[in-house]
Amino acid sequence: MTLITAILLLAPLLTSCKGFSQPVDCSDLRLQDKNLQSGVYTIYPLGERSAVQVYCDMDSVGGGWTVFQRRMDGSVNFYRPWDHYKFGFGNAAGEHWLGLDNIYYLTHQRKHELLIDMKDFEGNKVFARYSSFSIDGECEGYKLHVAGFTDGGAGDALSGHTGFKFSTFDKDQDTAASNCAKSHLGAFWYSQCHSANPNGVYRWGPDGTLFAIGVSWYSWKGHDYSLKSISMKMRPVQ
Ligand SMILES: [Ca+2]
Repeated sequence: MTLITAILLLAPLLTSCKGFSQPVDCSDLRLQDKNLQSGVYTIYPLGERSAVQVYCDMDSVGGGWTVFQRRMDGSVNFYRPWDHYKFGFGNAAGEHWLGLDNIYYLTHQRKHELLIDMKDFEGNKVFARYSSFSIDGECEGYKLHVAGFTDGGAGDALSGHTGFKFSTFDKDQDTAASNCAKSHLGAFWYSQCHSANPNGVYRWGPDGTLFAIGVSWYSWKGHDYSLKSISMKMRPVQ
């Protein structure tokens, strides 16, 4: 056997160790194993060096949802600067933000849908769902695009934010003369300023002490009711 023949015969073995496919998101994990439970997993939105811990919702309407925002107990401060929202913060097992770069990478690779689950302090559960969801890159201000609303009792408080850039207290990209992130103590795709404030201040239910600063969803509970929990999650459209 010549050396070249030997190399050709060995080639599949030499390359097979690269065959392990890393999940890009929770829907890939779900495809690999339909019995996976909801929980924290590692995904690779941009290849093998891009590992990030994420919470996967494997229960809601078919599972495979990559959670990119979650509030549930007020344990994490969400009033944060631009770089934190760009790269992500918090704990995937609890309250967290996955990062605008990751949301951009994922929604640009494949067409996505969006699901937003909410609970109030009286035990009610509702959702809002959008059949189309993506954001632009940082150069375009991470501009939001949502369409195709389905009402799960929450009403549509997000479509009005489509086409607007993301703003934090230290990067005002909203269309108001004021700084919406500062006046509503959050960070979001503010316009003038919002009908939803998922990254606002965690409060315990109705509280109008300061106007519209809570974790609010206007079409369900108004501006001055701060939700018990909210989670925003995305999944590629099949
Ligand atoms: Ca402004």
